[in-house]
Amino acid sequence: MKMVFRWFGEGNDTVPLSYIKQIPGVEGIVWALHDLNPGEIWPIERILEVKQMAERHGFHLDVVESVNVHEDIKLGLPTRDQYIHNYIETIKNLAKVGVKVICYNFMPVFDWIRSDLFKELGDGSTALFYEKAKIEGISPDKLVSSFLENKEFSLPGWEPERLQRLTELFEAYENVSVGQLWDNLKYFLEHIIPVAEQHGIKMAIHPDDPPWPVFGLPRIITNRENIRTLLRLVNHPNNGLTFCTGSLGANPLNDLPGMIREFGDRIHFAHIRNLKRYENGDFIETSHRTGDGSVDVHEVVKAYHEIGFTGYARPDHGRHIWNEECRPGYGLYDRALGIMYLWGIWDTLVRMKEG
Ligand code: DNO
Repeated sequence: MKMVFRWFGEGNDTVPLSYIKQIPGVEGIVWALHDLNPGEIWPIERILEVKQMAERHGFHLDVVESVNVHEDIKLGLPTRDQYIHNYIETIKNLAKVGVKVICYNFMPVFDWIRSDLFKELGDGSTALFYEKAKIEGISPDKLVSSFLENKEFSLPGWEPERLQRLTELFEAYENVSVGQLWDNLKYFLEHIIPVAEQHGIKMAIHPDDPPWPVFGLPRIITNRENIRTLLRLVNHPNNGLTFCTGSLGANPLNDLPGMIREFGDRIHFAHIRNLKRYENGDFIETSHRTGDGSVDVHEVVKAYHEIGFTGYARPDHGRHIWNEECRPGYGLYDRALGIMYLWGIWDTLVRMKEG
């Protein structure tokens, strides 16, 4: 298991690289050029700037999260070929500096969705919260207006470019069935996987978060059966997964350790975190510790250890603790605690195996 840590870039992240360096066992940063819109080619000079910065602190930048997929590719529009061409150019540029894994997602319009970014956990800390009734009871129209007014909703993981096109995108997706979304993903993968293979890059799709359709938009990377379908779409080792326990774990039917054992060699990147599910479908993100949430993080790490996982892993969203002011879910303190929990389990398993 190679431990890495997500970093949003100079001036864009509250956590300095010199602090990340002090977390035990972190060897690389997980990065992206966040100011670029989906569909733009990542210029090599910009990539080299990040490389130099990372290397000054002794970090590698083997993992990129994310190279976002342009909406026209997901929609299967004729313009997709140009955007796929650009995606391929970005893959090639990333390969030039030694990137090994590209994380991306295929969620229509939205990335991860929460109703509250700073929900009290009861001990003075706050965390990301999903209130099912609030999110699923709202019409896309209301969502659009409330989001644009920036009042009721605050949805992270979005590019401003998408926001401007929200109404138009909702209309466009009315013509896209689940089957078509799969076809569009297949078309994309058939074009990029051969290039990724040639350039030594593993593609790692991130599951949908939450793993069910939201606002009437299809979502497909949600469970075991669908992940099997995804891996068969282009049955090649470079077509793999970012296995996110937080996203998939929101559905109690997902047997996470079992899925890790089944998909093992196709998991190129592990996102490990916990969350607490409520009976009404709400969930809140908790500390990484097994006892604090509904995901058995201990069993998850055990499954990775059993399959001899040598891929990249990162702690995922943390709570906001000790009055830290940070990007929602991406503070230093709780993610650092999360890492020490993961190492604690991992190192014990290694020691036990050694006898
Ligand atoms: C949330 C992240 C996601 C992820 C993208 C990958 O914190 O795990 O936003 O980066 O879905 O494309």
